[in-house]
Amino acid sequence: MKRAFFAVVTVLIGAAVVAGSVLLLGNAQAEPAVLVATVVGTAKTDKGEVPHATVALSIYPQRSASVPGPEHGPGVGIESTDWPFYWPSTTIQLPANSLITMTVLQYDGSTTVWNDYFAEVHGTVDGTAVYNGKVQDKIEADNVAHTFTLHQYPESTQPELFVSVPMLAVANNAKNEANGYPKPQEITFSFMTGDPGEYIWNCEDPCGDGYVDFGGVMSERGWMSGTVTVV
Ligand SMILES: [Cu+2]
Repeated sequence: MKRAFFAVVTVLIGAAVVAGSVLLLGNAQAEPAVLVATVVGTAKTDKGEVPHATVALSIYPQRSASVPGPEHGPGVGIESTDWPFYWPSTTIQLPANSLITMTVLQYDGSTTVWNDYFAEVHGTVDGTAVYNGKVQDKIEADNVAHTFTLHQYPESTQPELFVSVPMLAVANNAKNEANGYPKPQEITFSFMTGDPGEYIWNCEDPCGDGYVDFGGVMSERGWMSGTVTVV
């Protein structure tokens, strides 16, 4: 009788551990609420007059009283919550066959990119981005805080979509303002979407931990990685 009781308890504990792990891991990679691009009118492009939509994002170096940050933690095995994240969401929805203008307020300091390719602007309308009002096709590799790098899933048969824009860092010794963050860099860039498809984006600047700092938040939804759905 006693043995049967312990056997049942052991099985129940096992079931609870599995259920708990599923909940924890599922929650850790839960998709944040969808951020839908705002259609603001039309734009004249190479492909004629198309819908024009805007997306506004910010990049914060860590959570704070003024910016709560992602709902779930920065991942299993990562202790500190002082990790950077895109805000208010990493789950983005864009209209198909449209001109998209993204504006990013970037509040974080620099970590040098491993590959200079990601210090260059790729895939935007004229291969440039606007940094605090100045048009540039690249920035200094050691002045990159993060990148917004949008690409296909491997083996995809979807319309080609690749955009990579380096996010200019604020000085590492910049003073914080009242909101607890330094004055941000403003980065604006535009690109065209094609037909509907599912894409993924992530940061290519080593801002996480683990192997060459490419682990942790670098692959975490809600932090440095997300999806783009073109509808
Ligand atoms: Cu990053």
